Amino acid sequence: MSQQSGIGQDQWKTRLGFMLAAMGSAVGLGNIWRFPYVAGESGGATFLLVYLAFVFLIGVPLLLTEFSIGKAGKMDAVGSFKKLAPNTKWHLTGIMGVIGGILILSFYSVVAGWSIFYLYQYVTGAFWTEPDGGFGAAFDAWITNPLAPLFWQALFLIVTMVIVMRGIGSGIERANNILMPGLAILMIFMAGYGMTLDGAGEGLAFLFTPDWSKLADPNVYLMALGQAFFSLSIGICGMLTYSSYLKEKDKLPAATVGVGLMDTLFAVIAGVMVFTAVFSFGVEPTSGPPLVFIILPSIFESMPAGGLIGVVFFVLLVMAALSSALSLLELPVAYIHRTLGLTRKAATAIAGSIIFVFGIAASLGFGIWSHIQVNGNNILDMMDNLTANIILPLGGLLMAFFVGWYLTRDKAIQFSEIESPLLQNIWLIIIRFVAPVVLLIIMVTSLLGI
Ligand code: TYR
Repeated sequence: MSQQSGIGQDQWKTRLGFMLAAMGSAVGLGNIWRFPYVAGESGGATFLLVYLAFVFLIGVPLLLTEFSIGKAGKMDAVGSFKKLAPNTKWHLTGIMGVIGGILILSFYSVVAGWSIFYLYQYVTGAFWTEPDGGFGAAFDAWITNPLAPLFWQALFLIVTMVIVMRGIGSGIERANNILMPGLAILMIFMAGYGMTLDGAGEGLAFLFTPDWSKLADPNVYLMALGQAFFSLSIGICGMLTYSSYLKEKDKLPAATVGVGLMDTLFAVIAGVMVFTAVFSFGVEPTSGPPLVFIILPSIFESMPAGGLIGVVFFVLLVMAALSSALSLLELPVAYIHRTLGLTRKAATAIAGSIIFVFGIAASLGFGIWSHIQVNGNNILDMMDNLTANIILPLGGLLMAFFVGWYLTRDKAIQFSEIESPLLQNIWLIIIRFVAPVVLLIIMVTSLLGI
């Protein structure tokens, strides 16, 4: 087995397989759970507009940057940097990415575990009617319970591990070939159903009619950039790891734009799905993270055949979480596999166990460890903030510097595989100047808590 091509000779079977897997990484809890509540809190359509600008102006060019490092390096997050920049410290970007991936999956698996539990409650019919004390009390009782959420979180991680153990083509690619079309069908169905509800128009207006005065609020930009990074999976080398398994003939630019477009489409569809329901039942769109676990179940309960809608919704939430978790786990697995010289199975077992241990802390932070807080943030919030506000933007910044300034112009352009000279120049200007300036401003303001 050659050390030159990622994990042994493992490769994507087809370019479509790679694209579906990269879309699977991008489309996740970030689109369905995070996007609607962040958009709700930050001005609806105005937020969407700023978000779209960031995705296409900065997100997609940086995604191409990350992809190009992986495809040229043909190794895991750390190995690719070592190969392209031997005897330098650039590989620390990869190490930070591996740590970031472990942290994100630690808290991601907590929310994914809740989603599987909710799915189970809908399948058994337990949540078809409002539980005693209401959905809010039920959610609180559930997340503060010390043991039960850990079981569902472990179950989610085990499923993720079993798929990753099977490798790229037969594991991750195959799973995404099923998950992504399935997810698209279910989400389109749900958004379509949402539009038939009375009062749906108000939800659509909230999502699509901008309030220009909100553009003066700096927080909207901060939230939109963080969401764009999280949603496109940029900055921690998960996408880099995926692109290291590409065949030479599979070109990057079209795939990158495809991933950006699909991720945005899924976020908009999720927004339509959630806000049509929220407005038709007269609920505040700004209710924050519990939107999906408290507000939607209350809405489903008062809908005709709401129990079935609940089943569909939580199936799609679990599918979206799983397709992203695959890439979050592959990132440390590829690194551990190469550096420790272990089999893929052993590397997966080690990475999965580390993640579960951190995940236990994130889960207990809602209950018996809820006294562990910094500035009102519990353990999960801290992991979320550290990764979304610091590690992802910093990783993106370092990769922009690496390709834009460390590599020669010719190498950067060659690795990006952009053919049009005009686009080459635009891309270079963005990764050399625009992205670093915007990222620095946003990171500094968020670090200073402005
Ligand atoms: N993009 C995923 C989501 O929207 C989260 C994620 C972040 C997945 C970084 C992978 C990754 O490398 O839910």
